[in-house]
Amino acid sequence: MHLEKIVTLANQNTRLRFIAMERSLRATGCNLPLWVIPYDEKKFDLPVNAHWWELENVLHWLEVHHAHRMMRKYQCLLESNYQFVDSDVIFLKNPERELTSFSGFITSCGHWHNPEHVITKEVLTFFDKSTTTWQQKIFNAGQFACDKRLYNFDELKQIAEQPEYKASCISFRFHDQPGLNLLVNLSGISVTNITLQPYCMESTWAGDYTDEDYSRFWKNESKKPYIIHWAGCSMSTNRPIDKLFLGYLTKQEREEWNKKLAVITATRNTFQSKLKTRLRKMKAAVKLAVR
Ligand SMILES: [Mn+2]
Repeated sequence: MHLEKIVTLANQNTRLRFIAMERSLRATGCNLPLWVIPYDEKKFDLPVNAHWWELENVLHWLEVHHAHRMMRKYQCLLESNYQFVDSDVIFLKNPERELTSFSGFITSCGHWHNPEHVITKEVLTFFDKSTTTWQQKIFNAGQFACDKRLYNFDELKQIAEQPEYKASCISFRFHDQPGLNLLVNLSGISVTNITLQPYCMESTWAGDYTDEDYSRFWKNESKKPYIIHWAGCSMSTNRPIDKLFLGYLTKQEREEWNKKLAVITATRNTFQSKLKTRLRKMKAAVKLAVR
């Protein structure tokens, strides 16, 4: 695969993560253009060699269907030779070099042993027709690369709107994972997960690295992951591996990050204490009722 661009999805809320991701990419020596799909209208100033990427027809179509904004990533399916990463990713190695010998659709996540966040009834029905080892063909929608254009806009629209796929590809309320997995696998492209045999790359998921000595898994350079993804795992719990992300922020940006975390923690605490009060009141009411 000859990568031509790195694609991501971001808005003002994820700006600090984006900044760290972009700096980590450049630190690996990768100078490919960075195409940024806006999550919504909250854009921000992008660094050199990065630009906002909006395909009006795709975005309008998704808007009409009130689709989840993460589905804006479907834009990638109309392109070739890219690596997509969420903004909660840090590059450890140059993706251009790492993917040179691969072709088709490449993933490096661990959903093969943890598939529940990817599948829906429609996804399982689809795989049921073709394979019993579908786990190796599913992927995390926050980290994938592909050298082929899988659809043109009309084909994408037509397939996503088919009654047997629409619930996953357009109407799914929570995220883009089942939809993207269906669309990619429906295209017939071969999906390779490089954490599986014969490549056996170590995990790309931050949640798999729980202590200070996380780099012990990376002694063999050829098995070292080229990205680390915080996928669904908080970047704010002071895991030792969070240093990889925080290390790319300036002192001022780190202060901004800490302030944001303080707001999130305070909101969570208020919510929890309100919930506790409500539960206490309900318990008391039940006690009174059963007397
Ligand atoms: Mn993510």
